[in-house]
Amino acid sequence: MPIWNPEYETMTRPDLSELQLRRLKSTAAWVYDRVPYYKQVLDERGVKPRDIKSLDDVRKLPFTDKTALRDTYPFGMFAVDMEQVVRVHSSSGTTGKPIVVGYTKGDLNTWTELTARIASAAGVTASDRVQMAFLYGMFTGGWGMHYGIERVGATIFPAGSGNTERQLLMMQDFGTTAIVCTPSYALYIAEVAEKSGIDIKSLPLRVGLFGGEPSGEGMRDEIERRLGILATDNYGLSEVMGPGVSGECEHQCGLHMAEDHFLFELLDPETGEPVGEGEEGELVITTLTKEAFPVLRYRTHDLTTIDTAPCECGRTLARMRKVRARTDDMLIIRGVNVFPSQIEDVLTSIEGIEPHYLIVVDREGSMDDLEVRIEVAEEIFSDVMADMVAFTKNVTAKLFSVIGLHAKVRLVEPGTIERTAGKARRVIDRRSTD
Ligand code: DLL
Repeated sequence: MPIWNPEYETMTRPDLSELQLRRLKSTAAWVYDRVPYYKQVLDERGVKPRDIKSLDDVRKLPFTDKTALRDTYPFGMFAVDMEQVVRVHSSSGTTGKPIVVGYTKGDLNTWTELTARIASAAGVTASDRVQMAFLYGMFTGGWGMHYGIERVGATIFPAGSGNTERQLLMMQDFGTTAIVCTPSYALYIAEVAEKSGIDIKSLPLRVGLFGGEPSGEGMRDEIERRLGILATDNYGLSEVMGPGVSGECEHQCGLHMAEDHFLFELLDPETGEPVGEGEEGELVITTLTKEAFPVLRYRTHDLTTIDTAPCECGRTLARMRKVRARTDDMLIIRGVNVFPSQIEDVLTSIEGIEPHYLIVVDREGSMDDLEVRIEVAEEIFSDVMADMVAFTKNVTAKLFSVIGLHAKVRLVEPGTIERTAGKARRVIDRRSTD
């Protein structure tokens, strides 16, 4: 498969580091001169842009977290006049004010290049017909991927998310070969197709670009099996750009990171110090080419590992492992740390459980209570009902062996766990509303 931009995607490490350093220096100067917040925090630290002499000097720069971005709502972190801002998006935060981000014409061009890169890495070419089923709107997913796919030259169907019957109709009538959406929506589309007697596997659909939310290998297998496609994972966040930050190639062995446009650090979330080679850490991102909304050392809270070994595809850009957890989504239940992804991995490994689940944490008296609601496939629902006790006991035991906690496993009617056309809500923690 051809590489979209070989000049940058196959750079040698020394050339890449040189480029990154040049860009880091200009970003430090850019924010110092143009964003009052950064001038103030850099002055407080006694750091001047000219102090950046090596890539390691990034550690002299301050971290940026959500609070700083919220406090300057809506446009206080913009580094250019509004006249130069041609597009505004905002983060999908469900509580409080969203984080608002802006793009210049140059930023949109970079963004388009980077989403073209990941579309191309997934094998999308000008001969493809791509159905865009991410939300178009303030969410960066829809518009961000849209322009990259157009740049590749593929034919795009800007369906947007939702209206699943119509999505299926388009897939059949328009000959869709690639779909772009969240992994949970892909599974929902598969489910609606199965119910309506549509055999997606017999359609021309062959590849899916998924992202915007965590999903494990079990979910990927399920999507690939039910839709009969190759599924790639794509990562990004509004605060640094949107989709295009990293994405998988057909080898599905980690997400190639756009290191020519971002400087990635992997840090111990507690100490803020770099983790050792190959160890898991929090991804911290500094933008290297953003004009309207540059950020220094943004704390993503996303946990991953990084591999710099070249990939079989020929790209030399480092690869990050799928993001399975965030530092802030870890549940502490009866003193035990539990990540929702651990529960998902157990559930997707058990035959007959549908990939829709809900984790409900509550407090009874002084005791935390963990309930895992699952659905079983419709065809086996009645069989399972007869032997429900044994089935749930088995799931409980498997969960216990991984998370070390006794969970109440509740089998619910097929189709009753909420489906979504966007990002799935997997956890309800009722303790926080006490
Ligand atoms: O979700 C950007 C995006 C859209 C990426 C479409 C890929 C495809 P936000 O709404 O700002 O931006 O949410 C960003 O979502 O910090 C992660 O915690 C999570 N996230 C995004 N992609 C992935 C992924 C977009 N592939 C936040 N795997 C990030 C795991 C993901 N988590």
